[in-house]
Amino acid sequence: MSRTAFITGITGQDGSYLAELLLQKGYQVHGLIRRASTFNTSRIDHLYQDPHDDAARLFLHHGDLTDGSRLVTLLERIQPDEVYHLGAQSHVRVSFDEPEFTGLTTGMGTVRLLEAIRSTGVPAKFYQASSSEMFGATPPPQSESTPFWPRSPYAAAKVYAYWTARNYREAYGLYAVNGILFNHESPRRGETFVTRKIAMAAAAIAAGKQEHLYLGNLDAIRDWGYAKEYVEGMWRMLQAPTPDDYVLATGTAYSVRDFLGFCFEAVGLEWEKYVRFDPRYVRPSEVDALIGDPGKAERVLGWKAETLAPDLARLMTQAEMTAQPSAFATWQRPAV
Ligand code: NDP
Ligand code: GDR
Repeated sequence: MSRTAFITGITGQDGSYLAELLLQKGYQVHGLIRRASTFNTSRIDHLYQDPHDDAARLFLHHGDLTDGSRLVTLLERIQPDEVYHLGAQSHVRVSFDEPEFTGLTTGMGTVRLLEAIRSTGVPAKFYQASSSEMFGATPPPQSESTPFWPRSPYAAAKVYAYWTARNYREAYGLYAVNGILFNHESPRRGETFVTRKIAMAAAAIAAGKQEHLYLGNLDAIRDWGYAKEYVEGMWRMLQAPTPDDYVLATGTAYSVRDFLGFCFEAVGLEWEKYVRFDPRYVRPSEVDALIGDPGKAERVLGWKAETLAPDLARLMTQAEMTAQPSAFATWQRPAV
């Protein structure tokens, strides 16, 4: 019998790769999508199947993480075996502008979904998209036992969601896991996250369509991996015999400046000639260095990151060069 998965955040970067993976594995996949005045499904359009087709295995449902009763209705109807909770206001800089909304979605959204599972009694395994941002100011390397020190409303909301998932595991015996994922990127990354912003700009500048790239703190150090590999780790967490929490990371450290070098090198340019500083991209409190220790995931789940930042940057820049650069240059977009 094929298994059924429910994915919140299916229209996002990770949701699209996870949906692909689960469909390949024979799952029936249900995704939560927000109603918008324009279509927001571009990352999963290639997976779309006409629901009238008897062979269809991908189904999309309107709903929102702020609407708890809708989550209850959907869980009762879908009866998933596995719930992957990826939906969130996921932008750290934006969370300083919209702290309340970030709490309502990124934090409380998790509570609503867990309550929906508990109250309906649906025997679903639950994956919480926890984040390395929770470690914040605690120095690297960071592992499952590293104390949290959140540095943004986003990170604080993720810490709340992390402990809520653990509490539902301890209090109600729910199969709930926290995947503590370090930054993972791809050509499907949102355009205002720094890696995609850099890759897009490098391609647009090389094509003569953009003059400058405005950035904030170039010294930040991150552990960047490839999103396509990380969704496999999410799935493996829910296949383990007992629920637990795992870090997924590469264990390698690069700065934003390094990433700039890799992307501009891929188009044969020197980034120093094009990059300008704009203080609007500086955060009120920054996370200086995140470098994960993925040892537990490797030992227990047999998961290991393969693609490291230099190859990731090249892969992302090449994808931008083959795609039509956007009509609006990155630096003309909203200030995030
Ligand atoms: P994205 O920002 O690309 O996707 C977020 C998804 O959440 C989108 O599908 C979005 O829908 C949906 N969403 C946002 N608000 C709501 C809401 N109120 N109701 C329903 N859906 C909503 O994030 P990623 O794919 O990069 O990340 C997936 C998850 O993993 C997030 O929770 C993120 O915080 C977390 N994470 C990500 C890491 C990374 O490096 N990418 C690292 C660690 C954790 P829409 O398309 O309509 O906006
Ligand atoms: P992050 O990713 O905050 O780590 O959160 P982001 O790419 O936004 O920032 C990484 C680092 O780059 C610095 N930076 C800039 N960032 C952006 N977005 N735009 C800029 O112009 C810019 N200039 C410098 C930032 O200050 C920061 O230090 C991501 C999200 O996916 C979260 O949801 C996830 O939980 C974490 O990764 C792990």
